[in-house]
Amino acid sequence: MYHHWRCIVNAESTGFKSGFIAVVGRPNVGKSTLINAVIGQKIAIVSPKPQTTRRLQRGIHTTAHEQFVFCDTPGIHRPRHALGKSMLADAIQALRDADVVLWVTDISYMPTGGDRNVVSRLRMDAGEKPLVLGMNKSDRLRAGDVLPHTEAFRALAPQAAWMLVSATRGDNISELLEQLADELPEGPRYYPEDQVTDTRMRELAGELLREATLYYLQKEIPHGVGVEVEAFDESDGAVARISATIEVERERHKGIVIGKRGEMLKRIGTRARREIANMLGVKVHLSTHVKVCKDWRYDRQHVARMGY
Ligand SMILES: Nc1nc2c(ncn2[C@@H]2O[C@H](COP(=O)(O)OP(=O)(O)OP(=O)(O)O)[C@@H](O)[C@H]2O)c(=O)[nH]1
Ligand SMILES: [Mg+2]
Repeated sequence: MYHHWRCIVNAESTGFKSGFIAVVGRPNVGKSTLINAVIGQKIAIVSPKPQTTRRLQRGIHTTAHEQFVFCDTPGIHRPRHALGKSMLADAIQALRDADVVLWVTDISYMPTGGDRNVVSRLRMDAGEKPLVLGMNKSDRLRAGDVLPHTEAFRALAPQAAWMLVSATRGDNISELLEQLADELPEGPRYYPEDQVTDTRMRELAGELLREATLYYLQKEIPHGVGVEVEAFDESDGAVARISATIEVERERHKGIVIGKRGEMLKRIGTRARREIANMLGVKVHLSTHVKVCKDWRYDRQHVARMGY
């Protein structure tokens, strides 16, 4: 009966393929960079610091024959606070909802405990779903390491198709897309073809301000930066008025973000404003404030209030 029904659907099919691709891996391997490279614009923020991505974000790439819905996820790690728990939960949800899984690794290293932890997650939450292994940062791979590194990763997922890629250089991205397309089921166009993300611009603006803060202060203030966008007004077509608060966990961090005579906050604001203006295609007025929320990452309610 079931087979019969499948046959009818196939007979009437359009040949269009689509699906949700969970992009997972340990922190900092380049998942967000890779998705931005595919989409051709920044829809997910990036930093050299692990645990940059904090919640699930979709990046959509549509061609004449396929629609790839990439689900960028926080790096899979062992959580130490409420924020970490919510991040891991997002990655797990993406695995459960996915049609295809793209496991991203940093091929300039041999597999780490973190990579093996990801493999057990894949086993638990993605079961038999098609798996593609994107071995990223190939630009950093020394010639003598190619074979030992690729073989060590392939041994962890013998069933997976794999590809060496460099997200920053754009190497082998279209080849990787072909492999993913092979695994996509037939399906509808879930999103209009010109839509590249389903994250609201208001949220993306907050993310770009967080990225600018990480850019200047990733060493000084490792993880505890949150951003809340209080106002986002695009009603004047020529200029967007945005007001946002950078939340830090310590009084000391507040001083660092503001800097001497406010210089650091000014630099952060300038960089964020440029990125947001780029994204929106209009001028941006950005006013920023800094607030201390002691140990907010450990406070489940605060984490939820921030939308994580
Ligand atoms: N050399 C090199 N660096 C890369 C490549 N892809 C990403 N990076 C860098 O790796 C760092 C982490 O990139 P992200 O895209 O933020 O990594 P992620 O996996 O999304 O990290 P989390 O969100 O923290 O899990 C950034 O400094 C990127 O510029 C690559 O192909 N080659
Ligand atoms: Mg990321």
